[in-house]
Amino acid sequence: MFQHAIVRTPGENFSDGLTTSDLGQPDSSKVLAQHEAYCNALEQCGLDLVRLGADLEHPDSTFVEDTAVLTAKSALLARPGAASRLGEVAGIRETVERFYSTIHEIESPGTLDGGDICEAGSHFFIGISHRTNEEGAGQLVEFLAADGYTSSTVDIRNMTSILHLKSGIAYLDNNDLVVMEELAGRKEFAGYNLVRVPAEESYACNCVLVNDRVLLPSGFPQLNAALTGLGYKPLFIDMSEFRKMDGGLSCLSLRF
Ligand code: CIR
Repeated sequence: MFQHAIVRTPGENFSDGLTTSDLGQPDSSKVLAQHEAYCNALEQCGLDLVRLGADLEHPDSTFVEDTAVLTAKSALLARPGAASRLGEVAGIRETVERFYSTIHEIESPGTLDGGDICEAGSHFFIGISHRTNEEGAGQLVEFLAADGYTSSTVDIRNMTSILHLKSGIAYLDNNDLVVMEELAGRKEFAGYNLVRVPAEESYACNCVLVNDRVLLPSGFPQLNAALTGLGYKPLFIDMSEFRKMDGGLSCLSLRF
């Protein structure tokens, strides 16, 4: 069970962040309203929120998940692979230190974005992407092993459809792994109960189990039906404005 989540209010310059999408400019009042609805959903799942103020130096900083990896045993401060996001880590450190006594850090030349790290029970999938490099992944593997976790890497560098590994997979419970069609054949995922998501609903792969609910982007009926059929209880979030900046649902919070 998660008890806490860290979130950060989007700044008024949110639309100056990085993006590859052609969905248009985010509408700033909708950004704030959707973020508030997201926070309310986390609270509805029973979480206590640490709400950090907007960081105008870093327009992408509302995507807090990329700055850290928080497990039941220890915390890791990430080292984002995009130069414009490196400074976001300093802004999360103090908050993480309030909750964790053991804090690891990714060191140069390693880079790692939290969005590439998928916890699946006692195993972690680590995406090697254009943000997370092999050095960063290797450092995380060692930290995880010291805590008794296993891990494996998934190379997504040749994919243009996703930014981070968790843009294309999500682990829920009971061995259920939500996975986009393009990744479903990877040998790394053999042995899981794959919930295959058709290409037109790929964006919704980035969903999150938070205690007794699955936070799911609204507007994806096939995945909703599949999850409901498996006994999950989806809670819908409108993600339209965050999607315009390549943001997925998980990256708006750090849950622990
Ligand atoms: C970026 O390109 O870094 C941000 N605009 C979006 C980050 C989204 N993070 C995530 O999916 N974990």
